[in-house]
Amino acid sequence: MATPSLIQLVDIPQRGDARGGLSVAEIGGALPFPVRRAYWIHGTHVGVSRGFHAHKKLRQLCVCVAGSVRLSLFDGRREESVLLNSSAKGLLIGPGFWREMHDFSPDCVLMVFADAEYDEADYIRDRDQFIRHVHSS
Ligand code: T46
Repeated sequence: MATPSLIQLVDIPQRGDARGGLSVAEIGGALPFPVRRAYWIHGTHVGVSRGFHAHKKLRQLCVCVAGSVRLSLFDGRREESVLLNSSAKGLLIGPGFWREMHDFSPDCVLMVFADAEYDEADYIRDRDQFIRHVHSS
């Protein structure tokens, strides 16, 4: 059996018309969980990478609504990356993935929908600790 990809992309319904674009993320559609927090990453300086952590429980949907960014996921064994450059695709990230964001374009706006409020205790910010965490669970 083929190994499942770490990259889970979902289609974001497009409801634009002659006036311009309109993209929809709603529960039962692109969103598989109720949203308790939304944040957006923007104005990241050229050459700067972000992330470098995992979450113990948090589920998120990341949509690059402008520009582009490369997001990589590592599950403790394998690493895969994807270029996000469309508001018509969202990347679902469950718990237990080390994530890194690289190659931000200057105009990148990465919108993130999360299923829980911000909680620093949910973060694992040390890669070796993350590897121990996944191999012990
Ligand atoms: C993730 C990736 C994709 C808050 O106070 N509230 C928030 O909701 C968030 C997300 C962050 N913060 C604070 C925590 C730090 O002092 O903002 C500061 C920057 O956060 P961080 O360095 O974690 O940002 P990124 O861009 O490395 O990671 C973020 C999310 O934190 C993370 O959950 O999965 O984007």
